[in-house]
Amino acid sequence: AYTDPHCDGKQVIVHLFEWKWPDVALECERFLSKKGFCGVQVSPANEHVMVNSPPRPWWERYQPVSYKLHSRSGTEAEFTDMVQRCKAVGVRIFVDVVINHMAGLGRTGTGTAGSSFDSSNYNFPGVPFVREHFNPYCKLNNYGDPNQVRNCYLVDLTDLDQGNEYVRNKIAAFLNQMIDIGVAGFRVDAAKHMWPKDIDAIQQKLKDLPEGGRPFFYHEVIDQSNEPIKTSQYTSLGYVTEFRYCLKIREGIQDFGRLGQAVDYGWGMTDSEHAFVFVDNHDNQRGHGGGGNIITHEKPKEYKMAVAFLLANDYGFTRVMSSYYFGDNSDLGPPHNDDYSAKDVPINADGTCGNGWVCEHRWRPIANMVAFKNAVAGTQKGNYYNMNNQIAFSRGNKGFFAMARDSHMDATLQTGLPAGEYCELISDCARKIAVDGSGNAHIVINNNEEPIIAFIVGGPS
Ligand code: LM2
Ligand code: CA
Repeated sequence: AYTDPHCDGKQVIVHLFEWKWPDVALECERFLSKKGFCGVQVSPANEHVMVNSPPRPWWERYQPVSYKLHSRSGTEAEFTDMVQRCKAVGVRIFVDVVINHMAGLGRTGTGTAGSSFDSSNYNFPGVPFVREHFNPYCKLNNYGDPNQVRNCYLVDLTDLDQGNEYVRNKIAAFLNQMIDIGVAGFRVDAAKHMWPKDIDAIQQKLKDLPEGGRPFFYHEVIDQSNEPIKTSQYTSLGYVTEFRYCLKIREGIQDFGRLGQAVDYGWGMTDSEHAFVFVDNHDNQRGHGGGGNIITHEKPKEYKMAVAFLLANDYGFTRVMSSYYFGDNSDLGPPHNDDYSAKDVPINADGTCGNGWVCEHRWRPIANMVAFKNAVAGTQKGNYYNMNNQIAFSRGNKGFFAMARDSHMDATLQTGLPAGEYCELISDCARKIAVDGSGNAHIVINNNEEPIIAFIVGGPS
């Protein structure tokens, strides 16, 4: 249940972190639809605090003030226009929903939609929520105690009581409003900090999508196998984030010999039908949310290999990250104008983005592997080859993938594919690969910035 993303079998979503709604709509129309993306995860759409110190950090959006659809990314009218325009070109919107808590204790003032609030007095008239809708204050400091993790205050954020029927109804109404507008599903922020039974009760209050079917859900549960709260406790509610895979991919890219063990069920990793997977996310790329020891856009060559592997492999539902540059300032908000509104995302003549937006999702090995992931959905890995920091495998009789680290690869390999001349995806068909009558192909990869080869049956020619 809750595992259908409603995008005609497409397999990859992209997080356009901190993008404004009009830019997201344009990106759906000019790029994502053409590359076969299923959808976009957008930053929280509801009213949030405006933090002045540090100046307008990205994380202010994780401190809700109300469920009015007016955020740093735009107004309700702009949100609705984005959802509809993306849907019209076959790209769905998935909204990051912050429903564990409201703003942090001590914060007071006016939110992005103009609602007043006073956290220390538990007063959020824009909803409205008052003191009885929150758990009594306690500090969360012991992740070994599930009661603390669910009922205490994560970094002093005012913790909502999702056991309360009024709270459940307010959250459900917020999600139902977005379902009515046409969103296809939700990323549940801080799901680890809510009881699974309460999330279940909220889900039961939700409508079907207008076109039928239950909304798609993926729950943010950071499980590194060292605490009592496990991803498996949430799999009946949809997909669950698999942060261990970030570490496994980083290890594997640095030593290809370890890529064979990237999915380690012995370590408690989530089953493939419920694992929501990514190379990095907006938290761990800047050391938040447990952070660290992952590959990000700051190492472009390794990052391209990591995301290409993510999209070639047969594990989980995949999300690609799209960032802005932040240097060593982990608080830094999106590129902004003088009034702190987020900057537009201009597209350069060569297809890259300007104004400080990284747009990893437009990097050719990443963008072009989306078609691979879509084409091989449901197939198994076969013809596995892994030695000397070179890896290759087929996916059923639908696709073949090869990658080489720090070395020149020159091998004749069984591809499992029908004979023919195939367009190599990463090079936009500048390269052709011949598969002979017995399924073999001569694979040559030079040690360059994009040492990756991929081709599919039924691909471009
Ligand atoms: C998450 N997981 O469940 C994310 O991994 C985590 O990064 C989010 O925190 C969290 N949910 C809440 O949605 C982010 C950010 C924090 C930030 C909070 C709230 O990583 O640093 O906390 O959003 O904006 C900030 C300050 C913190 C302060 C808090 C409350 O950094 O020092 O705590 O606001 O005012 C006193
Ligand atoms: Ca909680």
